[in-house]
Formats: sequence, C-alpha cells, structure tokens
Amino acid sequence: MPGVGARNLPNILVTGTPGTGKSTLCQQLAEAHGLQWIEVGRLAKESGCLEEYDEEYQCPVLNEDKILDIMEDMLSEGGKIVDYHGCDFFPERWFDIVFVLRTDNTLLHDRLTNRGYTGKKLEDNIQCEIFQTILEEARESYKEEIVHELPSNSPEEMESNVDRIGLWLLNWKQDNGV
Ligand code: DAT
Repeated sequence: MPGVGARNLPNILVTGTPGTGKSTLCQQLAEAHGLQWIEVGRLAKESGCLEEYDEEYQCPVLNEDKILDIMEDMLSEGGKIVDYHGCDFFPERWFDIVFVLRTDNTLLHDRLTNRGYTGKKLEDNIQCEIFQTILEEARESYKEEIVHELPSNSPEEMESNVDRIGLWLLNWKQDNGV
C-alpha cells in the first residue's frame, strides 16, 4: 500500500518545548537518512512569516497561514523532518508520525539558561514542560497511535532516539515497497 497521499517517503514531525533537543535530533536524522530538515522557526524568519514582536512572550508572532502555504508543496513531496515547538496548526494529513521530546525540568532549565533565556521567557518554557503542554497538544491534534513521547535527557537517549526513528523509517520503506 502506498503511504498517505502516495508519498514516496514519509514526513516526520519532531516537536517539544524549546531546548528538548529537536534540532540536534533532526540534524542527525537528516544526515543519516537523507531527509530534508525543515526548521519552521528559521524558515519563517527567512521567508518573512514573522510579524510584530510579542512583548509578553518575548518572541515574534508567526503568520501561520503564510508559513503553511510555503510548506504545503514541500510536505506533499514527502521525506521531510519538521522541527517546531508547536504542532496544532499543521494539517494532520502532513505527518506519518509525530515525536514529542521530553526533558527533565532541571536539565531543561540549564539548557535554556545557557541559551540566554531569562525571566518570564525562561519560566514559561519550564512550565510548558512541567505541564506537558506540547505532548497534550500533539495528542489532541494527531491520531494517538502516531504520537510518541521520547525522553531526551542525555546523549545516550539522543542516540537511542536517532536509532529508533531510523528503524521506524526503514520499516516504513519496507512496508511501502520503497
Ligand atoms: P531544541 O531544538 O529543541 O530547542 P536543541 O537541539 O537546540 O533543542 O538542544 C538544546 C541544547 O541541549 C543543545 O546545547 C544540545 C543539548 N541537548 C539536546 N538534547 C540533548 C540530550 N538528549 N542530551 C544532552 N544534551 C542535549
């Protein structure tokens, strides 16, 4: 059976609170498997999808309609690994599997402090992880069976996540005759 929308390769969504390791994981997977890594934050910046600065949340507001238009053609090809700290505004049909990275609060606090986050921005992101906001968002937005929580506390867990997703990709290719 061909994949959803007859894609030749699947699309993978990697989501989670900032600092949980999305970029690190996606970069390794892209290099190992020839997937195209789409960093939504970077793409939004480069393609003029960031609007006025939100003083409260200390980040620019994303024009969701505009970025979705830009991503549509890319995603319909398949073979993409999408990296973003949110997941509820993407069309459900885009993704074959969704991974939500999770990190212990104290470790995350250190990672975000090293990144220069302070004050409300730092506290909001830690709260986001404590309340598993992104995991809930993913479970509400996609079929439960395609949403997987992955611990991302140590280099060993990162390696195991890379291996696990690589194996899933191999199985997908076999199942779809690629
Ligand atoms: P994100 O893209 O989710 O914001 P990142 O990949 O930039 O996160 O990682 C943030 C920092 O934390 C970076 O210095 C790498 C480190 N890191 C990420 N995942 C890790 C892990 N599983 N073990 C150890 N360090 C990790």
